[in-house]
Parts: sequence; structure tokens; C-alpha cells
Amino acid sequence: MSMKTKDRHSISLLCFLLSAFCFLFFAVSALADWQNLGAMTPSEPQGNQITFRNRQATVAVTVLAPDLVRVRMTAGTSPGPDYSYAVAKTDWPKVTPDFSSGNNSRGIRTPELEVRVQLSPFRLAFYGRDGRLISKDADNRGMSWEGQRVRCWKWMPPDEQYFGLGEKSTPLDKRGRSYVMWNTDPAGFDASTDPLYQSVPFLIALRNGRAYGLFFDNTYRSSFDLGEESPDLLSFGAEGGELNYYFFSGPTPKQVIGRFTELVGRPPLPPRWAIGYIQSRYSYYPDRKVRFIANNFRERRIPCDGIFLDIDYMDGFRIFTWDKSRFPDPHRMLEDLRQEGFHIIAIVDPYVKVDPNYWVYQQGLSAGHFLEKPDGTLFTGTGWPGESAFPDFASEKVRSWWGSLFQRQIEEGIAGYLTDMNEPTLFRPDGHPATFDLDLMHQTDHGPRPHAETHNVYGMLESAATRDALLRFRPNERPLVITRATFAGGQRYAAEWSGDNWGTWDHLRLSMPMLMTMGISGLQFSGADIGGISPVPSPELYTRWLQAGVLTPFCWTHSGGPGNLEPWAFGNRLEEINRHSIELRYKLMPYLYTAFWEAAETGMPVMRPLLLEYADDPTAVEQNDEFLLGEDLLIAPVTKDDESRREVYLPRGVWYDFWTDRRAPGGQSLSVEAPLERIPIFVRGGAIVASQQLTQYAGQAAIDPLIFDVYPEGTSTAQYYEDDGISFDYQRGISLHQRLSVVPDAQGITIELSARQGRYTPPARSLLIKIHNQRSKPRQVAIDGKELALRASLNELNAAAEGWTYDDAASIVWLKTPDRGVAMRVQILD
Ligand code: MIG
Repeated sequence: MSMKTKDRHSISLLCFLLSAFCFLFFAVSALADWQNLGAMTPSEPQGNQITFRNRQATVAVTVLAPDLVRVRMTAGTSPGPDYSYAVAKTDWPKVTPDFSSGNNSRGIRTPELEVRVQLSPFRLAFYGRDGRLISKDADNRGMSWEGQRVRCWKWMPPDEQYFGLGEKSTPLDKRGRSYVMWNTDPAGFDASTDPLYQSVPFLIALRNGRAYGLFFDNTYRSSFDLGEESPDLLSFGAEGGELNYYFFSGPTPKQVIGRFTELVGRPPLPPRWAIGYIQSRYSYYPDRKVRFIANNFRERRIPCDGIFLDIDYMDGFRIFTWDKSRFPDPHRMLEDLRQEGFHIIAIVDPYVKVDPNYWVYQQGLSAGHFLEKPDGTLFTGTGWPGESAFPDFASEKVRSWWGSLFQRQIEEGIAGYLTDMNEPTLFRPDGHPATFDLDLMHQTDHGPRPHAETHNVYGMLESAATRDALLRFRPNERPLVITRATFAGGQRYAAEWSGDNWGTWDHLRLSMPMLMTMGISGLQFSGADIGGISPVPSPELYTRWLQAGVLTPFCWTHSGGPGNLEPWAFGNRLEEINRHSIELRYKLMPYLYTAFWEAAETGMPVMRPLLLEYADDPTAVEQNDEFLLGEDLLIAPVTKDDESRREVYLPRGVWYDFWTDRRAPGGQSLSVEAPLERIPIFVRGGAIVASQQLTQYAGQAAIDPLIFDVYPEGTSTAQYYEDDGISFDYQRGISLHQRLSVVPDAQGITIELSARQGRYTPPARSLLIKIHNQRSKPRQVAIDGKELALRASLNELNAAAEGWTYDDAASIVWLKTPDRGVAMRVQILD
């Protein structure tokens, strides 16, 4: 060995030792700053709770439901006040877990899970009812703190995937990096930007088809590390507050989401018009322009339910005012548009212009409703109106005052509001958005708390106050509020849209995992700006985006110009395609509305990643650019320029091509034709899809006919929901539920409709049932044993009140009968 080589060896050895030392030093110092719990002493279990204590901390483990456990670590020996901005349910039915004790352990068992507690050093592990380990604290550290910061480290198995975390633009599977929860105006984002406008510290983990959930109920700036620090550690923690989390044992993603949304609340049923199409722009003004847009929709026969007024309707950006030169008679305009079936939604910002002659500023100042600096002087920041004061939405008193400010505009006829800039966002001279100082004190319902704690809920509380205002001044109508910033549980108050996206193919693509991720995080009424806020998209991109966007929960075109972005903006051919896209949404309104009802009842998202229904199919779980609308429609948008085919993955079962009725077995990828006028849609075999006649807006006409498209595949069932679409009467039982089932038998197919349940009775109408994939003409069609008259053609069937016909080109049996709302048995006899 020459000297040289030897030298090189010793140098590299030295380097190795040095870097190993550095690594150890940093690893140890990173660990060393964190205080672990050490040994804890258990107390006697009390009801559904067991508490552990040592001199530094208290940990309470509480079983709320057989599959839901709360873990709360607080500093010291007596926990402080227990409050949450997210949790909506506290009255859980009584559960009586079994407690057991060992030498260095305690056990808590329910029919669904088992928590094993190691006392020294203190560690928690969660097991399923089958005795298998689901999740456990990391061996070398569990729950920890460092100064004000709290953090919990858990084992991260190599084959576990993670989903959720609210509004994130990254792919569905969140593994491999860390995420921050801090409501932020990113002023432009892409598929890796984090954080964004909304914070939902809720995670769904999936491993071998088995799901569990973690909800970290802490409003401080928090983070989830899913493998950035170390590939086998998962951790979550915050800059302050308590280490307070909920564990959901699943075992299906649906059970996790169902329980999570039971805990934090579900979206209330929106008014039917709010799930129509909304046209928006930054900004439509003056009133002539708004009327022009409305007229165009009606004249061009493109369905539309709402138009959005962005910031330029205001007088110098003073909220709750009108620019009288642009809108001299808002009441009249709103009234006229209402006659035409348009609901007008207005933007509202949290900025109250500092202007001694402005009533909102005067009122807020004299009543002390604005945020103050620690020295007691008014806190101001720059926003749209210039120097602005800010309502303290964390205070009940201020929220109630805020609500009162809406009276005039709501009476004038504004139908809904969008709460923007409520991360909250301040303008800075360098153009970069900023937010409030962290030490600003809010006078919250729980006493004075720093902005560091209330930042992430500021927008949610504003949207709550705004919803209350609409309820106060229009008590019999369901309100629409859309918010840009929110927190876990924000779906109780508002729909959420995904903020300022770009008019690029990339953004159309990323909008899908983004909206799906919002959906499984509880934010089910979600949508993106169709076409992107800026720049104006290419004509093809807009058409493709609208095709996909009409099949997402919240549906609006929103653009900041400078060009026009209405469905007719790009010439006749594309206008025709765009019209058909929006028409499809309107025809599917009964299906969509039932999906919204399901979201309100169960928390199941309207727009679903495939993993929700097919969690045990790894290929389904990976799909970022196709989604389910409800349970039955699989949507595979074209998201690339110049493409007229795409691969569509069909999960197990049988699928019908929505456009051609061609049946394809699932468990495979298909190459599907997708010319510009057609978005690939597949219908689940077994589905019964409700639809209706085309209308130009939701309230234009009562449903007639109500249509059920039956896509037979074995025995299947479905449910249908309807109500008046506007009022709260449905909460008093004035609603309509029907169950449908399809049963194949030796003689053909039997379709059963239950009698209507509930006390809502729609106006008289026809029922049209279309049975797909009928290869030959039936011998007979009977309702309740009575033979139906065969009509020679669809035209004849249309003209008759009752009967059936066979379309042999399409292989569809059509059947029409008055919708009497009683139980009915339809037999298709071969
Ligand atoms: O500083 O009101 O995301 O939808 O058009 C930008 C103007 C303020 C941001 C919203 C966008 C809206 C725009 N707003």
C-alpha cells in the first residue's frame, strides 16, 4: 500500500468519523431538546377514561366510541380548560371499555380496538379487534414537548400510505415529506407548495387495505412529518397548545371519515341552486355587465344558477357598501336577476377600511370589535381598501356584530357570500402576502389568546358568522357561504374553494387529488376555479376543465381575466360542447343532490378518491386523476393538451361506458376514446342513477320526469333523496326517501321501489325507468302484476302517460308511469 493510498484512506476514515460524529451530535441534540414523558402513574379508570400522571404532565385516554379514542397530554398535573374549535360532538353515547392492568402496562379494550399502555417509559399502542398492531408510539420517543412545542412520534411501517390533511395540492398519497398546517395565501401555488389556505390536521393511514385515522386537534402552526425526518417515523406536533389527538380505528376509510365527520361535523345540506353552475369573474361590473352575462346564459340556453360579484362592486373596497356609480340600484338589479333565476353571491373581505366617516369602521371602533396591539392601540394592516382594521372573529360578541352588518345587502337580495383573504392575509410593500403578528391577542370565547393560537381558525370563524348572518336575515332559506380559509370542521359553515390556481393543464391535473383530498378530510363541498384564475386558459383547456369541473362538488368558472372566460368565450363549436357539459350537471341534479344529502348525513364525500370504495385494491388507491362522483360514477378527465384518448383504470366489478353503454369488466386499465366533446365516464354495474329533465336553473321547474337509469349487474340497491331544495323543512321530516332494488331472476329482472318515506310530496310527475343492457326485447313488462302497454316508439311513449318501449339500437327498455310515490314492483319478463 503506497503512502498516498494510505493517506487517502485515513482522510476518508477521518471524514467518515467526523460526519458520523456530526450526525450523532445533531441527532442526539435534536432529541435532547425534547422532553419525553418518562414513567407515568396510572389512576383508577373512571367510566370511559383513564388518566396517567407524573410531575410534568398528565395524559388522559378517553374512549368516545368503540372505534374512537382521544389522547390528551397536558402540562402539569391538572389539565387546563378543554375547548376545541373543531369538535362539534361532545354527547357520545356511553361506552364501557374493559380496563386491565399488568406490571408495567394498562390495557383498554372495546369491541373494535385495544389500546396498550406501557407505563415506563410511557408509550401507547393501538391494536385492531383482530389483535393486530395498527399504530404505536416510536420506541425511542412517544409524546414529547420542548418549551411550548409539543410532538408525538409514531412508528411508520414501510408499506403504509397516508391520505388527507385537508387542502393540499400534492398527490393523494402524502407519504415521504412533511406538511405544515398554517393558513396562508401562497400567492400562486403548484403541486408541491405547502402550506395553502386551509388547515385540516387529519390523516388517514392505509396499509394492506386497512385504514385508521389521526386527528390532531390543535390550532397552532402544526406539522405532520410522514417520512422526511426519517423513513420509519411519522410525527405530528405544534408550536404550542396541547398534544391532543384522536385515534380512529377504522378499519375502512369510510368508517374513519364517518367517525371523523361525526366528531367535527358534516356539511349542512346546501340549497339546490348552490349546486348548480356559477359564473364568476374578478370582476363583473357595472350592473349592465352583470345583466349582460345573465342574459347571455338564458339566450344561449346554457344553464346557470348564480353570478359572483368580486371586490369591484364595493365603494372603494369598503365591505357592505356598493359603488353607486357602478351599481346605482342594487335592489332592482338583484330582483330582476332573481326573476330570471339567478342568485347573486358577493365577496366579503375581513378588511375594514380605516375611515372615520365609514359606518362599519365607526361601529367597530366604538364597540371595541377590532383587534388591538399588545399596547392596547388599534391593530391595522394593509388590504384592498388600504389601511384596515380587523374584526376579532374569535369573539362571540364580534361575530354577532359582524352578522348584523349583512342586513341591508341580504334584504336587497344578495343570496350568498364568499369570505376571501381570511387566512388572514395582509398586503406588504414587497408584494408578498403576510399575516397578523403572532402575539396579537384575540378576546376569544375562551379568554384572551394569542394570534398564534387563533390564526388557523380566523377564517372558519368568519365563515361561521357569515352563515349566521344569512340565517338571521333569511331564516327560512339554506345559505351558501364559500370560504378560502378554514380549519377542521369548517364544512359545518361553508363550502371551500381552492383559491388562486393557474389556467394550466398542470393545475387541472392537480385539482383532482386536491379536491379529493379535501373531500376525505371533511371538506366535501369543494371546488377549484374552473379554467384557473389566471392566465386565461387555452380554449381546449377550458373545455376540458369545464367537462371535469361540472362533475366536482362546487362548480364555478372564476377568472381574473384579462380576457373573457364564459362558456361562450371561444366560438360556437366550443360553446356547444361547454353547454353540453353544464347540461349534464343539471340533468344529474337528482343524483348529485342525493350525494350531497349523503355527505350531510354520513360525511361521505361527494367527490371520492377510488380508495374510498376500493381500499384493498392497490392500483385503485394510486389513481390521482380519476375520481368517483358519489358511489356510482367514475370520472376520468382528460388533462393533457391534444389528447383524445386516455387510460382509465376500472376497479373490480363491471362498468358501463356512460356514453356507449359498452360493458367492461373491472380490475383493468382501458384505453378509452375521448374526443374533445367527451369526458370518459363509467357507471358502476349495479348502479341506479337518478336524473331529470333539463332545466336552465335549479328552481326553474319541478322535476318531471324523474328518471332512473338502471345498470344491471346482479342484485343491487340504491337510495334516492329529495326535498324542496330551499327551506329547512326537511329537518322536520318534510323530505322524500325512496329505496330501490334490482333483482335478476330466471324470468328477467325485477325492480322494486319502496313507497316514499317522509312527508315531502312533489308535484305530480312521471317516472321514467331505463333499463340498460337488455339484449332482446322483453316479452312483457308489468307493474305490480299488471301488464303495461307496449308503445311503438319513444315518441309514442313520451306522448303517453304510461307504457314501455324497447330501443334495440341502444339495448334499453324504457318504461314510463305516473310517479305515485307508492311501493311499486316492475317486472321485465324475457
Ligand atoms: O388579492 O377579490 O382568491 O378568487 O378574485 C386577491 C379578488 C383577492 C383572491 C381570491 C380571488 C379573487 C381575488 N382575491
